[in-house]
Amino acid sequence: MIRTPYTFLGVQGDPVKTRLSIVGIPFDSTNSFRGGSRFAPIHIRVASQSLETYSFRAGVSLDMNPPYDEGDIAVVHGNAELTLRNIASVSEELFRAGRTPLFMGGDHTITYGVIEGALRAGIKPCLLVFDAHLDFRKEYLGYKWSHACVIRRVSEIISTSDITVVGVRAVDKDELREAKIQGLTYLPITEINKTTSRDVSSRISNKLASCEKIYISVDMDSIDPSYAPGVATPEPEGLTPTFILNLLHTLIDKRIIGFDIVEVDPTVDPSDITSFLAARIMIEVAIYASIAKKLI
Ligand SMILES: [Mn+2]
Repeated sequence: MIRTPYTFLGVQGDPVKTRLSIVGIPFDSTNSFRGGSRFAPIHIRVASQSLETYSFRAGVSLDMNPPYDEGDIAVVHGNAELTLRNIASVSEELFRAGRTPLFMGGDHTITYGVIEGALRAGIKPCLLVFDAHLDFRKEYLGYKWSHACVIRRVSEIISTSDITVVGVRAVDKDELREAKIQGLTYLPITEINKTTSRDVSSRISNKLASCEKIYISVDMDSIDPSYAPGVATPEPEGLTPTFILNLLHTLIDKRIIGFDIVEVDPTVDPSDITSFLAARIMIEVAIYASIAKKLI
């Protein structure tokens, strides 16, 4: 782990009092379009320092028991395999210690390392993903660790039927066919737009009903580029921040083992707008998870 000059919210939580850990993973080597998400953890931390810690949805504040910022995982730029090894061992250690880690990527490939760490710690979670993309390619330009393949890689270590992807609107036709054959659950934006957020929420809840543990991954490109332009691969016609926050508020319960937010790219993010939104989502998730774990 590498200590960083900034902490999430600008304070350091008491690791004994809280079980929530903030972890940065500044790795962006597998991006297929534009890189720069290695700078996301530091930008999200700085943005978080100016945001309030009270959640109107939850009716409580995080300031009595803020998360403990563990710093950043040491990454090996240009080498996904070595980086994933580090992510898996840090994650395993955190899960074994009974902590609930909230990760800031980095590109989406980091999620694989976290899930691997959870499995090694004896936790087999269901995976709920918010993403414009399916990331279900077998490989991308011959590279199996590309961020465009992460859900496929995860499906090889937990079962495909335990994965749900929400907000999909950008796929390759072969990837989509394969996802259907393998029984991946995905909610395209076209379907979401035909119904209410309450219906979407109950459909996801039903799907998660049989899960003992849940891990949530938010790819910021699931959100519309007008709200989140600073991402590695923007895709028009996305979710609104309100929609996604309402869903997270409804869906996060005591089964949550961890969370990540990925693909923020501060190098193409005017006014840090995407980092601010990512920081807001992190704060809300930290609050919902704290309530679920009876920490606040
Ligand atoms: Mn994506």
